[in-house]
Amino acid sequence: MEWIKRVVLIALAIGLAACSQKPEPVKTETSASTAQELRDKRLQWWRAARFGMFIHWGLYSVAAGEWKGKQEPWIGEWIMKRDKIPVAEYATLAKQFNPVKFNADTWVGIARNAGMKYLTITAKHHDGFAMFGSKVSSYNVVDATPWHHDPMKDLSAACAKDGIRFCFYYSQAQDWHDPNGVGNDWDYDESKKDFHKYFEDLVKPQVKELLTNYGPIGLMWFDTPFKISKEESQELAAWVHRIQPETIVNGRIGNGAGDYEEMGDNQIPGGVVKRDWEVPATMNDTWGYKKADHNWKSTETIVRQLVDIVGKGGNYLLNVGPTGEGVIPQPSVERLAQIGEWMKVNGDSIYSTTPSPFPYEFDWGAITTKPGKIFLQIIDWPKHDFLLYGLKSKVNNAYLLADAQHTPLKITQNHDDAKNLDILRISLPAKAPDPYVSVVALEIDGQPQVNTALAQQPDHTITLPGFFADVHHSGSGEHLKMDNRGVATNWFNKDEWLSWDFEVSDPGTFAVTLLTSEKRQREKTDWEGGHIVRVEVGGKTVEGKVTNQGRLSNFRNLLWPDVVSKLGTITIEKPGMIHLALKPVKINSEKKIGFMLHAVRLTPVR
Ligand code: H79
Repeated sequence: MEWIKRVVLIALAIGLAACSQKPEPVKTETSASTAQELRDKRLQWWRAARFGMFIHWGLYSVAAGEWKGKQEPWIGEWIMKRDKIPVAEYATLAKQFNPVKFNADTWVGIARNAGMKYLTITAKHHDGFAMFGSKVSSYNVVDATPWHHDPMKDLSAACAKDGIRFCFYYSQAQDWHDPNGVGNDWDYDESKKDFHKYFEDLVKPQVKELLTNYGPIGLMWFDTPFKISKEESQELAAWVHRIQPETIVNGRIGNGAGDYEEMGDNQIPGGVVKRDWEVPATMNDTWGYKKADHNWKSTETIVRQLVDIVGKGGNYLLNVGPTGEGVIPQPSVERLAQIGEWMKVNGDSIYSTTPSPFPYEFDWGAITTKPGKIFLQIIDWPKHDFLLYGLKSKVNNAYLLADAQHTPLKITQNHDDAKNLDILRISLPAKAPDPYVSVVALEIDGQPQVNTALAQQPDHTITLPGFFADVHHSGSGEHLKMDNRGVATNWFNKDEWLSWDFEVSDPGTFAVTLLTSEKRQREKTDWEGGHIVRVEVGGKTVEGKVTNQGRLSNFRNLLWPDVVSKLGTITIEKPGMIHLALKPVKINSEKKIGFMLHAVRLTPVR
């Protein structure tokens, strides 16, 4: 398909050039490559950084997830919207904002010691309250609080001192305080709103203040681009770049106007994504501080998410939600210190790395690369030797990053002609040297050479992720789509189906299991089953019902557990390339969730 698109594009380009009276291909090309060069230049530090701190801090931190004695279920910074708190009432929180324990050096020190290279803080969240001194609106931390202090000045100085890129979050579309901002329909009449006025009178001037008064800003992090037009998104990006040409703009500025792509909150993609992207993630279930939220991710989970995201080519922006007093919660501080310990030993396998040469994810962990190096980020420490299939590059040396001496590990490499398989075997110590992820560095010559096809793994399982499925559409109306995580959404039409091509080295009989995802919507999580589906492989068919036979979640899909359904068994007789099709016979859609396929797994029986 890709080549068809390219041919069409080339044809279009030729057509356009032929039509125009004075074709100026040279000029067009120059200006296009200049824009790309500027973008590359801007993104240089960010591509090397890989790990940043997100800070959500505002009036909602004072409310701490509670309003009039009642605990609110939504994310803490959404309390004003959730309770439809009138502007005048919410503004009284400003009178209580006096963070006597705030210390910029402490915060930045926590980020630096964790190995984070950038810090992005809420200059203005959806509640519309500016956490910086603003001349444009008095609804800000200096003018409206008893503190009368601008924390962004301190943070900017502390970041400069510690070599951390200082960045701002700014809610450019939603503003529940401004009469013309998006989102507040309890104080204001939606039909009377003039978004462009808000955009011109508040957004652009405040963004200018942020880019003028706080030194070099690494990144402007915009969010929820509801209602903002393509012209406005582009204008805002140009506005940022005009004031500070080196400031990056994130994807949620909207309408494709950003310098890189933002994944969904806490959503990790199902394989390598060869673009610039980032996952913003929470440490518990909120961004802004909530005193009743104790659902902390473990350090182990966080480090695993980090290596997985970096191995897939992304950045990890990990959030803390300081209290109204200005204190980062102790569970966050403890975890960040532990992450920092891990980074001191293993940071070389994170910073300035490129993604895994294998496009798919591994159950055992992840892979990152650097020129001449492959880092195996081992999560499941093997009982015996570690085996990797499909690496063609010769490995000159292997050692554990946790071993300061870099003692060479015993390795063997061979090509199994019968199975047409490259096998790397590494002898490892019996016990993992690190509690979260242990890293093996492999030294190779040049770029890694690998077999990139989906393939059976050394434990003989075969995983067919939605992320790599060929999608076969049918009919009109809403089509099934793969989301960022590689989960099928909007799959309601039984005539749409998926297929995969993969390499089998050890044929036999396999149990066929479907993993379907739960869906999170507002306060509840739900799942829909009862679909009848058919799996066809090598002229054989297994048909069954998608039923709930248990849930499965790991560090990659913590918030969206998979539901396991065994369909039956299937036999693959010969090694080689295999084609598998997954075709619904009937899809249930009463709950409007449908068939949310995440992956098909083939597990050897016997
Ligand atoms: O700043 C953080 C969030 O406040 C903001 N983005 C991150 C970085 C954000 N999260 N979700 N959204 C924006 C979109 C809103 C989703 C909603 Fe809901 C679903 C609003 C109401 C239902 C999530 C669930 C928020 C409240 C309940």
